[in-house]
Amino acid sequence: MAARSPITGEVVAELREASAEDASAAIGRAHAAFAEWRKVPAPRRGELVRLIGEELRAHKADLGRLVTLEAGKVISEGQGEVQEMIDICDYAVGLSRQLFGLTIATERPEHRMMETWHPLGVCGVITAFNFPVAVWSWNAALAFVCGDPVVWKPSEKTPLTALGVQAIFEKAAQRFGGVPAGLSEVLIGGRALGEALVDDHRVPVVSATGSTAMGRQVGPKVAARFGRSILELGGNNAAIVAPSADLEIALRAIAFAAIGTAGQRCTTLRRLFVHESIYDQLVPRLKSVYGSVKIGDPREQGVLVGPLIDKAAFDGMGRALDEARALGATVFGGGRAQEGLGTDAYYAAPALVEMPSQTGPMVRETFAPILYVTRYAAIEDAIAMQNDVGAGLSSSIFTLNMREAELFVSDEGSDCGIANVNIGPSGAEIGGAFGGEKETGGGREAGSDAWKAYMRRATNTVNYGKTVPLAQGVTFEI
Ligand code: UN1
Repeated sequence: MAARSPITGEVVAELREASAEDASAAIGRAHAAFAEWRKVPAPRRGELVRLIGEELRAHKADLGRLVTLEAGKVISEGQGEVQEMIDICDYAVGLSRQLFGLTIATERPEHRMMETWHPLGVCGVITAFNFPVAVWSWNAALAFVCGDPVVWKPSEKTPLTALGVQAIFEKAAQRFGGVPAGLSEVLIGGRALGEALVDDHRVPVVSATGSTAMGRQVGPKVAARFGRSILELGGNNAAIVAPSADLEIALRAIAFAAIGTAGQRCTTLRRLFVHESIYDQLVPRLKSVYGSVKIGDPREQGVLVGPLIDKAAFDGMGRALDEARALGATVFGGGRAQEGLGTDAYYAAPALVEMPSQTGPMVRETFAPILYVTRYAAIEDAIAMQNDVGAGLSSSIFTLNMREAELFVSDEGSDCGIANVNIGPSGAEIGGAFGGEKETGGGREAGSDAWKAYMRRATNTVNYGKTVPLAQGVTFEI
């Protein structure tokens, strides 16, 4: 299969695709590795992840550039993605000494009850093109310290970065010494390989990042064999700009969240609700940002918007904009830019779409730089509109009014997995749990207690006495 760069549309490498047999063999090797790896003490497993972090530091510039080449991100974002990998490695190293269980009060005399966490087994990881390396690391760094091998099926649009990561893993494994073969496997190829992970009972946990349509297939299939899935699916993220907002920070945050990564983050800002009293101040300023942002070869200094991943993404953007126009929207920007970079390279001018109301393409995710804007009058209505879509990943409010800010993050506020105040919805750091509700799939990755999804929990009750008292006061005399 071909690896291409969206920067020029050119094929940059030809790779051998893994077969169904290869997938089964890789899962088999990982399954065998599990029997060994789970015996290694967790802090020692953390040492492997520490070495992965060191190798990533040493290769940050190169791997970041490969992300730029294959995913089309601007240099700083490519580097930032590798930094995110380093961050999660650091986090996981610490975690390797903190896989804590609880001691729980028992109602029985001379008994002790506790909770222990154990490695679960092979973790299947399915990732998307837009974060071709970081999402692997959120899963893999945790899985390795939790005692789980990883079999990775990267997007067929970004195979080279996956091979780069695997090479870095191997360097770290070499330095560690004694890593069981099969601890980290990569399957290069198409959808069938992802299906192999989804269907294989030797893979007790499948972490899948991608579209809601993909998750709708993965979730039930994994559940049907009583596997566990961690789903990180679509987002249709919104921001509310309230009357008291600091418009300088709102403007900068909105620009990064909506235009950055060419609108191809799952956390990209796609809907903006602006209070009617400040709409005419903010929206013209946004238009001037949209009109002046530098689009082009992401390797060039000063460029902020690189290419879309492919023609399908560009066509999807065009269709959404046509649909919006037919509903009475005013579209600023949009359309093809930078045609000189290659006929099969698709650069899009980011689009700011003024919608009469929240309808049509605004209620679904189009993976492109489109920001729909509409007015609101009451904060409760803005929150209701923000919540009135299928996805529930990320959200934010810009306000200096403490009541509005607290309402937004309260039980009656945003229904998303991420709810921010005075920062945009994208660019989360790894310390928090990452993921969202509703059609975003409900999974959580990276920080907080996301590690628990990669382990099995056992409740242990130990009797150190000489009698057999039963719980709930039940008697059973023999
Ligand atoms: C994604 O787009 O799949 O919060 C992940 C962010 C990044 C991760 C995005 N840390 O935007």
